[in-house]
Amino acid sequence: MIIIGEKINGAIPSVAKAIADRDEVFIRELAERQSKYGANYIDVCASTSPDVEREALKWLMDIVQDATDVPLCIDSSDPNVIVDVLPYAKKPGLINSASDEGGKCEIIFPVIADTKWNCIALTCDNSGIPTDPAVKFNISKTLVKKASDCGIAAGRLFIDPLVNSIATVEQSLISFMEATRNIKAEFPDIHITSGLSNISFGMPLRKHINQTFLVLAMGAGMDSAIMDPSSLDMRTSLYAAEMLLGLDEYCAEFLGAYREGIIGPPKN
Ligand code: THG
Repeated sequence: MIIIGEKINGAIPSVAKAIADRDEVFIRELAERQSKYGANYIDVCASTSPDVEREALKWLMDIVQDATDVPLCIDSSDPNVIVDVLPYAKKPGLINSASDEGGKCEIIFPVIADTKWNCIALTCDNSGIPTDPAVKFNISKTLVKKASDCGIAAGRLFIDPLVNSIATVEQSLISFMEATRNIKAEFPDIHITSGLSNISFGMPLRKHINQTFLVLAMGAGMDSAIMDPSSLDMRTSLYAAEMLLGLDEYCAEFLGAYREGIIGPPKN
């Protein structure tokens, strides 16, 4: 699994405060913790007003890059902001995100074409966020084609099939899994990622729903997640699912993580 650590996000009130106060120690600690618990990328999202977003993102990027060697995942809904802060990354990472909506992929793909940057591509277009798995699959094909036209191989794309909240779309997970299977079958090198928390909006026991979503989605072929790697329960589920899906030879990763105390029993 390719883990994208989600904790440095201005949508979280404590992080918004740290950004406003320029509290470097707070952000550095979040970066170090996520790195320690196996994040493959560290998401940085300022979630501030547009006029200060570039400066806030650059500040976050500098701290994370000083604290860890983990590559960045640069998260903004504005593709021009992403393009503008890219030069401040010390090495290539992951862009979050492009899509077929509002010309986003047309802005991002040419810029990263001749680089080693990877890119999350959301399955939405000018008609919005689809719930139908066939539409998610069709948008994925368009995104792969547009990337390929820029010389970007499918293996550099992380398709995010945008899971809907189960409270509003009861077939949400079924639809996500069908789209994931179809995308993986058509483009075997492509990655599939998702935020874990969207599924449980409006529901109680959110963490349990998110954790179960992670496992079921992995079963359908999701090989990346935007999540909190410092959550023991979530990490333990992840290691168990990888092992049960036959992705952990001799159960070595699971047993090693258990011995090192990286995974453990649920805390009741
Ligand atoms: N897809 C893509 N990018 C995304 C999302 C997605 N970026 C933003 C978001 N969704 C993923 N990031 C977060 C970050 C924090 C939380 C949820 C999603 C969050 N955090 C709580 C906290 O830290 O206080 C709780 C964490 C927990 O209980 O585990 O809610 O879908 N491409």
